Amino acid sequence: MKISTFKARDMREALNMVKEALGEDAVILSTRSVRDKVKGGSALGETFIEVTACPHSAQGGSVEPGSRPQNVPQPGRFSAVVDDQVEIPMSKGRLPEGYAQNTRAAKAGGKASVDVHSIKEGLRSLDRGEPSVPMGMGSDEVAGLDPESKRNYSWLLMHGVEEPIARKIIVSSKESGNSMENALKVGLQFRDPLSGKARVVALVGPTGVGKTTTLAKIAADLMLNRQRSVGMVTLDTFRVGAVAQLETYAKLLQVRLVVARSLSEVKAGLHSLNRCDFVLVDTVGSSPYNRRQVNSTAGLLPVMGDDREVILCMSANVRESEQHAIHRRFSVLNPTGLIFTKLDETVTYGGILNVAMKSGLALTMYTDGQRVPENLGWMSPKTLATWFTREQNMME
Ligand SMILES: Nc1nc2c(ncn2[C@@H]2O[C@H](COP(=O)(O)OP(=O)(O)O)[C@@H](O)[C@H]2O)c(=O)[nH]1
Ligand SMILES: [Mg+2]
Repeated sequence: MKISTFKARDMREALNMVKEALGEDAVILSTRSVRDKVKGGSALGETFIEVTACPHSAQGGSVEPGSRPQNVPQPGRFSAVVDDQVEIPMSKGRLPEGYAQNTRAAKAGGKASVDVHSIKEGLRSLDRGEPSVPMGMGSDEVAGLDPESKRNYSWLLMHGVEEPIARKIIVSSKESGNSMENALKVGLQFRDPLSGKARVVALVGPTGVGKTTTLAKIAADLMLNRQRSVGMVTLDTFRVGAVAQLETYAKLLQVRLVVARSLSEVKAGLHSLNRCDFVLVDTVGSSPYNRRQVNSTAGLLPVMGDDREVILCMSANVRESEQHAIHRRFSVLNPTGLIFTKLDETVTYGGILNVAMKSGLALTMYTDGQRVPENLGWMSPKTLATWFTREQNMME
């Protein structure tokens, strides 16, 4: 496949270059902002938009969630260019102004992969009457949708939901009504891990994502709102201060905390808490790129019983390629659900859907702040629909 990279001052200029070189039907594979280094020094110079594209004929059709198109570059292979994988046929549709520019957020520490400015622009174009038809609307499937579904599809794209996933969610919910809430209800799985069979709930995920804080919030919810007794086990004896942090919460909530360093200590700890309705397990945070760390946690989880819930915590504000790396690495722990943390630090929610659809995992809870126990909520189609269609947040 012939892949070309174009560098321009802004998105409009970049897209013109793509059209001129590869034709109207060209497919955008990724967009990102890059900053030139000032020659001879470390200072950063001007920011450019870098667009990677290929001719339409080279593109291999739609991608089912969970798979990757054979002939689309994989993250890493084109490390300099592939920031996220947005496939956007340029034909037949018009790009909402600024859509998918994916720039400033990346510049500000490489966090969310969609640019807030581009979303604002996209929203303004949505406001101008008929929902504008974003690139990607070329497919007959989407073109034949009612205006409400088209609008929902546009919202999803503007939040960075990958086009095949947005299409699947919207098209598969056609029969059951066209509200965003209905579409998400049909397309995704939602579950409350605290109302099933599981007694042991372990939180796993990268360092600093909010596992310990979230565990304390869950403990408080179980005790205060559901009148259940709780015990805690921490496997995180690795990080200095980690035990003390959980100890503080355990004291405040008046729950027993067991510190376990080995398999036998985990077994003994669970045994000593066997009268508790729930045992919440905090784990050591692992880098998604450190297989050994993740595997050491994997060795400790089986003693927690077959009915355990292992919830993978991910920060909603990390780059999407990172979110996928996190899911891949932590899949050895057989997670049973997802918690997205730090919702208060992002205004784009596409990554939540991308990860949920690709992993097939249920969405469970979210956190949107540091306050314990307040900043904990339950994922639901209604909540997500509100976020995806909330204009004021982005327009501020
Ligand atoms: N903004 C924000 N910060 C959070 C949230 N959850 C946790 N934090 C903060 O993230 C930092 C790391 O949290 P911690 O629970 O220690 O993460 P862990 O390493 O995964 O256990 C702490 O400063 C928390 O207060 C959240 O939802 N929003
Ligand atoms: Mg921790």
